[in-house]
Amino acid sequence: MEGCRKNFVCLLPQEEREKILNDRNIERGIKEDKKKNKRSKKLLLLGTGEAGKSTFIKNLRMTQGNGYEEEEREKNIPIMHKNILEGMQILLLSKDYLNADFASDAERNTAAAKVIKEISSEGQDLLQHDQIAFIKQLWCDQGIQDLFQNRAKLEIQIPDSAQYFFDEIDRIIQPNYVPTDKDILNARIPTSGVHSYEFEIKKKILRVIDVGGQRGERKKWIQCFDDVTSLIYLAAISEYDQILDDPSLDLNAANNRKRLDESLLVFKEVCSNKMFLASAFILFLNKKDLFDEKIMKSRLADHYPEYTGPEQNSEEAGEFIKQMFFDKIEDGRSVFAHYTCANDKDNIKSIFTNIRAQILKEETDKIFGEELKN
Ligand SMILES: Nc1nc2c(ncn2[C@@H]2O[C@H](COP(=O)(O)OP(=O)(O)O)[C@@H](O)[C@H]2O)c(=O)[nH]1
Ligand SMILES: [Mg+2]
Repeated sequence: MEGCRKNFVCLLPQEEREKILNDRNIERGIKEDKKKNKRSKKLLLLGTGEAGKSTFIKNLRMTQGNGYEEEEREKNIPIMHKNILEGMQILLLSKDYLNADFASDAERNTAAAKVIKEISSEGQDLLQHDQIAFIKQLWCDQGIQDLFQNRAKLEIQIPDSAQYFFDEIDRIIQPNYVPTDKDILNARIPTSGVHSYEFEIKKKILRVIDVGGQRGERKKWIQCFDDVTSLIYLAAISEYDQILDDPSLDLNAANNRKRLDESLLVFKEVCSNKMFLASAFILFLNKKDLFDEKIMKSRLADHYPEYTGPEQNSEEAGEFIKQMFFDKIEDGRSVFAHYTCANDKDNIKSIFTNIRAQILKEETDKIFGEELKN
């Protein structure tokens, strides 16, 4: 009552009283936000579509945050079914487009393919048992396997997670199945818009911003460019032999561009953006596992003739790609590069420990001396 008498709020009509109290709440909220912002650091993740940005955040959640509750794990099951269905539909479409044949059992496989091609992924959440059986049957066909092995050359790209889920089908369809961390890290959901996730690390709040990477989505990036403490640019180095099939792609534009070229171009634009001059800048040369596998079968020099190093040598080839990125940096800024597997918990845990100070912007000078520098 004493406080009320002092500022006369309680003597005002109810409507005005509510307005004043509401304004006070907002002010208090802003003050609290400011206090929180002082403790908070903003980490922005950029990169083209499917580079691994969202997977990195999932991984942070598992290794630095509270992980996933069972209910949330289960929400991933329809995504996995969708990944399996879309993966097989792309293989079948590519088979038709290339006039390729099934290696065996043509009649049975043609009938199974007809069923799978007609399923709409919007229409149902989970694949039915007979549909799963057809997909398994088709996945076993050597003709489909050959197409999959040569997938980099296909007009429509098959998601990287397809093989993982095809191989895990029997486990995924068990009645009491709960997705493991590894399953969640491999499930692919394209990101649209801008998303923010908070983690508390060493008494600081780390706000990690995830964005969509496709061309149409990149227009939205600018809205999260202010106050960036640190920036991680993710590039999937395994893409060196893949072409771009971005759905938002203008068909008359450079639609034959190599995926890695697109990533190099976007990296160059990001590097030259003056808004990031004060931010720590980190480059993740991601999908190192797929890169190591691919370099044994697909020659880097076939796609980048400037590469004159040894074949089937992941280390030399990786260094060449890293240098292509570093060559795009014009203003002499320091960029720290790491080879990563965003879907591997141990790998991200150790990389994150390594770069944590840079991300939280502490003791940066000490690290600058030690790390890989441009
Ligand atoms: N094998 C492998 N797959 C990865 C890696 N990083 C991401 N992926 C997979 O690549 C797909 C696209 O990743 P996502 O994080 O959605 O890419 P974003 O578009 O940049 O957010 C997902 O299926 C991930 O599981 C990696 O380092 N290795
Ligand atoms: Mg994403």
